[in-house]
Order: sequence, then structure tokens, then C-alpha cells
Amino acid sequence: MKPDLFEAPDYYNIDELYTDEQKLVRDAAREWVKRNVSPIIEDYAQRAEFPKQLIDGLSEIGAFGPYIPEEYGGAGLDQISYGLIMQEIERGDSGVRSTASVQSSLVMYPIWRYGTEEQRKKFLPKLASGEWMGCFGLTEPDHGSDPGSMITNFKDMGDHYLLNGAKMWISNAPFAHVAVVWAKNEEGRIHGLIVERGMEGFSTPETHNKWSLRASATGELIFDNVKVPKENLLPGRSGLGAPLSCLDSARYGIAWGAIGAAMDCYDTALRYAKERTQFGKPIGAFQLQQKKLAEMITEITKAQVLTWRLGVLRNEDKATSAQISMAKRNNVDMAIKIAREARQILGGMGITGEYSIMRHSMNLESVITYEGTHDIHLLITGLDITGLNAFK
Ligand code: TGC
Ligand code: FAD
Repeated sequence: MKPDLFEAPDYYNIDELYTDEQKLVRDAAREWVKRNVSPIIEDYAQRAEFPKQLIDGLSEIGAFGPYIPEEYGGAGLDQISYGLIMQEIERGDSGVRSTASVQSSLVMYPIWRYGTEEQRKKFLPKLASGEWMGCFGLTEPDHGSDPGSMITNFKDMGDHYLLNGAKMWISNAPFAHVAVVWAKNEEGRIHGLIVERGMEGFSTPETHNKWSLRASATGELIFDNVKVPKENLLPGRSGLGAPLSCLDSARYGIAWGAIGAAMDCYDTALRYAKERTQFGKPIGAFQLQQKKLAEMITEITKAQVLTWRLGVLRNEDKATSAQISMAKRNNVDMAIKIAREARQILGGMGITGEYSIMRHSMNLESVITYEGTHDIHLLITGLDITGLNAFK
């Protein structure tokens, strides 16, 4: 892979909107990605392997629990800093950002928000340091967009719960030490359970042959009469709203992350267009290539403004789930279109691993599907503005 010459686009001086602390956090993550992710990521993606050596560094830049209070090992940062960390990591690779998103928003967040003090003390510091890695089991083989119909269930056996069922498409599953699993009790009410590796009847087979998110490990969670101690139930909230509130936090991070992937594709294509000569001049001098580049920077700038504003609302605890859906949907769609256009600017070179664009493009096919598909987020906006439910 070519050396990482990334220069972040900031066409509207968005930097002026960030505090010094936010910029410091962002710059540290940016530097870490340049030094540690860019040089190795293509190789790991080609081999379809998660680079586990990045775990310590991810913890050091605050990517595991950016907004979790410091008393539990988190970085105690605000929501914009959290977003900027996700942006920088996904500038490197969506799969690495996925690992951080799951650890922070889908494992640490529910334990922090809905767990007991004992659960917080037992799990959060180890998850923040990366000593333990986590995964989040909501999706099932037959229930993806409609998680409320899940069949994974647990029975109260007096001194423990007995868990049965299966989850599919679970990021980090193959190596996770703990899984936050959503399952129905005997009354059909959804609860979160912390399942730990080593519990009898719990297995995590890896999903192979992905063309997308190859540097992220994906797997199944299989529960065959797993005895889960009663103290592993998250008591703070039940019902579908509990896992969906975790998704709000992760979707918010993805809205920022997608900007990172788009920025990397744009920056690469811009540099290439100025250097590559055809018909006696740089291809960037042709109107058709300028149209692509001008549209890319316009869309990136709009996404930056949208996401900064969403971050302000999140910091004030005023962002709605529907606002988060709009940003996730818009920014991932923006990034996937930019990746496709940027690939074309590089001609044949664009399909090779010499450049990051094709990897981003393929990764974004997962990002546009997970955490709610492009269609589902549109329907969430539709429901919000009309009050009419078009899901069912
Ligand atoms: P519905 O009846 O609308 O809602 C059920 C209850 O949940 C509440 N609620 C929310 N609460 C918090 N945050 C949200 N975003 C919420 N959305 C809804 C709602 O108020 C209600 O509460 P209550 O008290 O009345 O019971 O539920 P529905 O069954 O009609 O489904 C709605 C729908 C389709 C929007 C939802 O289920 C959905 O978002 N589906 C998409 C599924 C999804 O996003 N799965 C993601 C799996 S995890 C993942 O992909 C991780 S990838 C990670 C990585 O690698 O980065
Ligand atoms: P389906 O729900 O079957 O949807 C198929 C198509 O139908 C989509 O185009 C969808 O938009 C459309 N559709 C569905 N319902 C409607 C409707 N009402 N109206 C209109 N169109 C509709 N899940 C986890 O729980 N944890 C994880 O860590 C996790 N990681 C993932 C990692 C990867 C790489 C991938 C690919 C997925 C991951 N997922 C995870 C699962 C992900 O959240 C689901 O794939 C996603 O929610 C969609 O579910 P599905 O694949 O079953 O598609």
C-alpha cells in the first residue's frame, strides 16, 4: 500500500467549531491511525483477519468508552470528541471502527446504563483497557430488521437462567470475552444478559467468505442450554427500547465514522487527479473529473455540518433517535457514493490494494446495512414526520 499522505478536508473551517480538547483528541487519533492502521490494514483486510495488535492503541486513544465516566475506566469525553475519534478510525478502516463501536456503544454503554454497580465495576475497566473484548447479540438468522420478533429466550431455573437460541452477523464474536445478548423471558419480554466465554453450551463460530469488512471478525453466537448466573442480567431496562437505545449511540458514531471513510477517498482521488496525466494534462484539469471532486467536497462539507450539529444536540441530551437515523443514513450513503466515484478517478489503479478506496467501498456495503439498513432509517424518518408507520 502507498504511504499515507492524508490531509483532512475542511472546506468550511469546521475546525473553528471544535474546542481545543476536541481537536486534541481528534489529532491524537489521526496520528495514531496514520502510524498504526494505515501501514498494516490492507494486508489484514486481504487476509480477512482482525489486527489484534491494535487493541492496546485503541484503548489509549480513548476509543473504548470515550464518553464512559473515568471512574469506570472510560475516557470521560463529550459526544463530539467521541464522534471525532470514530471519524479518524474509520478514515483508516470501517472494520477497526466497528470493533471500537461495538466495544463502546453496544457493550460498555448497556452495562453502564442498565447494569448494577457490581457489573459496572467488574466489566467496564477491563473493557476500557481492552483486556476484555465484547460483542452485542441482537440480530438472529430469521430476524434482522425486525429484532422484536427474536426467538432467543431464557427460562428462570431458580438459581440461574437457561439460555437457548442463536445470533448471527455478530461483530467481534469470534474473539470476544463477553457478549451482551438480547433474549426474551418466559413472558416474551426482551432483557439483556451478559454471557461470558467459557460458559458451557456457548460457542462463537466465525463467519467466513465476506467481501466486506474483512479486517473485522464476524461470527455467530450459539446458546445451547447455557446456564447464565442471575447476577448477569442487566436489570436497568427491558423491552426492545433497551437494545435500540444502545443502537442510537452506535449509529451516532457511525454517522461520524462514514465521514472519515469519505474524506480518505476524496483526499486520495484529489491527489491522484492532480498527479495523473492523460492527453498531456493532469486528469484533474478535465471538467468531468472536477465535477466528481467538487461534488464530493460539497457532500462531505454538508455531512460535517450535519454531524457537528447532531453532536451539539447529543451533548445537550436533546438529539432524537430519528435525528440520529437521518445522519447515519445520509452520511453512509454519501460515503459509499464518494467511494464509488473516487474509485473511478483512479481508473484501473482504483481496484488495487495500493490505495484504500476499494477497501472503503466494500466496507461501506456493510455499514449501509448494519445498525439499521438504508431503508429502515428512511422509514424511521418517514414515521417521525408523518406519524404513520410504514414498517408493518
Ligand atoms: P417499535 O414498536 O417502533 O419500538 C419498540 C420500543 O422501542 C422504542 N424505540 C426506541 N428506543 C430507543 N431508541 C430507539 N432508536 C428506538 N426506536 C424505538 C419504542 O419507543 C418502543 O418502546 P415501548 O416502550 O413503546 O415498547 O419497534 P418495531 O418492532 O416496530 O421496530 C422498529 C425498528 C424497525 C425501527 C427497529 O426495530 C429497528 O431499528 N430495526 C433495525 C435493527 C437494527 O438496527 N439492528 C442492528 C443490530 S446491531 C448491529 O448491526 C451492530 S453492527 C456494529 C458494528 O460492527 O459497528
Ligand atoms: P433483512 O432484515 O432481512 O432485510 C433485507 C432487506 O429488506 C433490506 O434491504 C431491508 O432494508 C429490507 N426491509 C426489511 N424490512 C423492511 C420494511 N419493513 N420495509 C422495507 N424494506 C424492508 N447485528 C448484531 O446484532 N450485532 C452485530 O455486531 C452485528 N454486526 C454486523 C456486522 C456485519 C458485517 C453485518 C453485515 C451485519 C451485522 N449485524 C449485526 C446485523 C445487521 O444489523 C443486520 O444485517 C441488519 O440489521 C439487517 O438485517 P438482515 O441482514 O437480516 O436483513
